[in-house]
Amino acid sequence: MPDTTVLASNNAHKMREIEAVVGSRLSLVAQHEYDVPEAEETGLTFVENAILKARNACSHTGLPALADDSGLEVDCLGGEPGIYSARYSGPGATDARNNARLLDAIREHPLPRTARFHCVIVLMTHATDPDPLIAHGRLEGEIIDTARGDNGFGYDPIFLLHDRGQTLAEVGDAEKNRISHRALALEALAARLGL
Ligand code: ITT
Repeated sequence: MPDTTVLASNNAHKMREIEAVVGSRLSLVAQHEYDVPEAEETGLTFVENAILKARNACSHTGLPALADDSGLEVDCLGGEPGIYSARYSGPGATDARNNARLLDAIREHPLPRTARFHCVIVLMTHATDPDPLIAHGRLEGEIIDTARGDNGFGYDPIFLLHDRGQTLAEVGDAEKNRISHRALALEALAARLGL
């Protein structure tokens, strides 16, 4: 396998976390360095969308690629926003607007509003790789009414960690990168690669 693996993401927060967890074990180069155009996320599952992103990066670079598709599943909302987490508040969505929409949606629902983050990491060696490596990490918690903490990104400030009394935005970066859905998926992938 070539030394370089393309990191098939345009989300700077994700990229920092991925680099922090496996950057010393994989030589990752962000896809924007190769002018990879954005993949269309037309899948209906995290796995499908992660494969679409990895395949898109492989086909534009001729290199192996690693992709992350992730999101938040809220039980009282029937699993929303799920694979649509990044786009939950519509075109031009921002973290602040996504959080505001979610807080609005859960307001009438009884406590606790249980939820979990999912992260699927896919590694493909080439665009027609018929056997991508796929690893899944999950993190359990609940959605609270008021944002707390300044670390992390996305839904972190309203995601209270199970049994900890802290949101994912209140734990430090090092701790998030030890316990998160993304860290768990990346460690599972690394173990499969013997890294
Ligand atoms: P790329 O496709 O370019 O990687 P993206 O942000 O569009 O970036 P996704 O389609 O996988 O990626 O959407 C993931 C969304 O799920 C993300 O934008 C957040 O809203 C949410 N999310 C995922 N992981 C998260 C985390 O660790 N903390 C908070 N929110 C997270």
